[in-house]
Amino acid sequence: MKKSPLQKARAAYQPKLPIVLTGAVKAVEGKPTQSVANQEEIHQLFPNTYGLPELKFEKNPNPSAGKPVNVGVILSGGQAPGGHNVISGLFDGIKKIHRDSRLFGFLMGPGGLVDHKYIELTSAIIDEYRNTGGFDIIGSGRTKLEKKDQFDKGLEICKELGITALVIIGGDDSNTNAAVLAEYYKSIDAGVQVIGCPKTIDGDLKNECIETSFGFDTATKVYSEVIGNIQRDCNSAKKYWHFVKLMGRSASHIALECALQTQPNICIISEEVEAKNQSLTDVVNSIADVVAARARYGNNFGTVLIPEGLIEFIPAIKKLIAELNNVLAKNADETAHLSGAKLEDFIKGHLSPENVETLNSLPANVARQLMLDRDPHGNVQVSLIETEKLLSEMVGNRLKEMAKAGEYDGKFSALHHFFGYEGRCADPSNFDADYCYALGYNAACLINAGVTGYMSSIRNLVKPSVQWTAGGIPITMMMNIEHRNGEDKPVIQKALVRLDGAPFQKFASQRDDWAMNTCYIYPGPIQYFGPAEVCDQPSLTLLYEHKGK
Ligand code: FBP
Repeated sequence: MKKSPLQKARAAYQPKLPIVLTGAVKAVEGKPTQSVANQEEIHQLFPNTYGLPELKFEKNPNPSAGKPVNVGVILSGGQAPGGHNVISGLFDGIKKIHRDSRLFGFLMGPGGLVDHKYIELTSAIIDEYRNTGGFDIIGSGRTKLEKKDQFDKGLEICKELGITALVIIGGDDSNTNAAVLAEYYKSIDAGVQVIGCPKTIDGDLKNECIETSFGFDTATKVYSEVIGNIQRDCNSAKKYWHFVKLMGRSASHIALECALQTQPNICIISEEVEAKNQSLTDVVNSIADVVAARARYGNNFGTVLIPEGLIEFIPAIKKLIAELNNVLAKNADETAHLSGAKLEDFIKGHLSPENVETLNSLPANVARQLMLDRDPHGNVQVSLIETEKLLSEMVGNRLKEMAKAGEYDGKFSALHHFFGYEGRCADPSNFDADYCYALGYNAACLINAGVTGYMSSIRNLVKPSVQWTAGGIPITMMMNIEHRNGEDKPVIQKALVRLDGAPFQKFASQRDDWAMNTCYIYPGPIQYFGPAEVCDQPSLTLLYEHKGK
């Protein structure tokens, strides 16, 4: 494979492991844990893996000789920078346990386990992918791993290959499935451990014990670079309003981090829209007010950051989606045979009048997306909804009304951008390269410790990577019961932006200034080589969260 000079230089980068993981380790048990909510229900559903203690690794002065271990690895869900480093860390970790250990990669996500599609990951393959972005080493997929027959098919191939541990690299849904799989294998004494790793650029898989999901750092740095470039252009030409939608299908962490990095004129935070019970019109009016206020000073330009998941957080639309999910789940057999207008009529016939009204108030293409397109986990595919265009169109209309009323006298010309896929496979930043390698290496240590149903946890992340700490967190500890697709289900609680949290507070304290005065920051591209303050800084979200503690 031909490589660029930067690719060659990156291939030689040796991720820095936390000091504690550089030799043999022993697992020190903390107190037994409880789920974040619905303790009794979760305990009943996970009798074998509930209440396990947190684990922290410490140096082991008297290690015993390790035995070879065969491990399977799965990449699940959307790509996130650093996945290849999790796999290379895992590979190096199991080879450290014993040089005859073997790693099998299941192809194209959890489906590879069920369909018995795999490759053995040898050191020649692994070396091609160290410190690279993407998930192309084995591919990823969104097959939902939740049924007993899928688990049994998975066990068949594990037995055939002598696999005694599976590592599932995924977001909240995939790690929920990892917990269910761990519980099932434990309950039947299958002899297969299951370990999760926290992945998602969205940043919404985090809690007290998981400080951030991998990929968030790199993806937000890529988006911030491009937003900065747009802001420079915008401030040079002074004639466009740029509406930038950013990935993050539920939480607004990506938009918030990019706002902290680049200081745009406006950034919408979905969680705030919900908390203030705002309607779509309220959001539009708030943007139009800033456009008009800037126009009064001759500034007919600006930037607006919009989180991808906004639509789902507008309370009226959220209610509509909840009912749509129930209707679709309860009538799965009937709706499977319908399409187009017939399906839309069927759905509308089963909704409450209030929700039909909300649905009818939306542009036809948005209404269609909400009604029809779901991913295998039942999520609305918000990345397909063009919120940036919807908002700029509505802002344009509102400005016309304001102009008629003598409240606006400016020019409004909008350009649209959607940044998501551009950042998901970027080569990992030094932070993500180190973090991911440590997560994978640490997963090998958890396997060696003989545990199951744990997520690999690396903490103390605002310190230099050698000072990070390592351990394992029982996945059941992160769970609660939520109503999904018409049923109550145990799931990992999603971490939304906290309005009382330090990152949002920092943003809220400065946004009025950013709205009126042009305070853009131009962060520039990710740097891999150079001074630590340029190359190794973690995200501002992580920094402020730590300072706020
Ligand atoms: P994960 O939660 O699986 O990490 O994926 C997140 C994400 O990148 C979202 O930000 C985006 O809405 C979605 O994936 C897009 O999904 P797809 O890759 O299937 O188009």
